[in-house]
Amino acid sequence: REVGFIFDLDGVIVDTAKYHFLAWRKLANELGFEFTKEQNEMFKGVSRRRCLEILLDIGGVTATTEQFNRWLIEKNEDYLSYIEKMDQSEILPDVERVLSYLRSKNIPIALGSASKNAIPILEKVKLTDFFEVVVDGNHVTKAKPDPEVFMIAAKQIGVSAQNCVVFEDAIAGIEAANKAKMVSIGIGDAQVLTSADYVFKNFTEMDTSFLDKLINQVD
Ligand code: G16
Ligand code: MG
Repeated sequence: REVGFIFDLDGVIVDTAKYHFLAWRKLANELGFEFTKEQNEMFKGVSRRRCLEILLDIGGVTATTEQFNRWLIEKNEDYLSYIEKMDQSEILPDVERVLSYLRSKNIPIALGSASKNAIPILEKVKLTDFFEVVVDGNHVTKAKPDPEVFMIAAKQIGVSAQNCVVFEDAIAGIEAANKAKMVSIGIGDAQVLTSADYVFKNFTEMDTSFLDKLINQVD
C-alpha cells in the first residue's frame, strides 16, 4: 500500500480538550488550588498519568500511590460523564469531508491517539467506520513525543512510515510524527506548531488539491 493517513483524536477530530479541562479543574479545586485554561494547554496530547503529575506539581501537592491512582479514576469518571453526552455535532468542521474524500480514494485511515477513551468517543460521534485501525493509549508503552503510537498505526495499515501523513494539534504529536519520519500536518496555530511540515487552522482551510498533493507526493 502506497500511502496512509493517521489522525490524532483530541483537538483534530473532536474538541474534547474542554472536557479534560473541566475534569482536571474540578480535581484541582477539590485539592484546593486553581487550574487555568492556559495551563490546560500543556496537557494536550499528554497521557493521563503525566497530566496528573503536572497538575499536582502546579498545586504543590504530594500524593501517595493510592491517592494518585484514586485521583486518576476520579478525573476519568468525571471526564466520561461529559463524553456520554457527546454526539455528531461535536465533530470539528470539515473532518467528515476529509475522511470521506480519503475513503473515496481507498486510502487507509488510522487513529493515533494518546487517549484510553478513543473508541467510545469515536462511537459517540459515529466515525468508527472510517478507521481501519485504532491505536490509542491502551496500546502504547511510550507516550508522544515518542513515535510509538504512529509507528504501530503505520505497521497495522501496512504503509511505510515515510509514506504516512499525520494530522496533529499538539506539539508533542508533531514531534512524534517527525521522529517517525512521517509528513506532519499541524491543525491549529502556526506560531505554536512550528516544527510541523504544514499547518492549517482547521480542516476547512485544507482543500482537495492539497490532499491530492499529499497523496501523490508521499511515495
Ligand atoms: C488526548 C488529550 C490529552 C489526554 C490524553 C489521554 O490525547 O490530548 O489531554 O490527557 O488524550 O486521554 P485519556 O485520559 O482519555 O486516556 P490525543 O493524543 O487524542 O490528542
Ligand atoms: Mg490531540
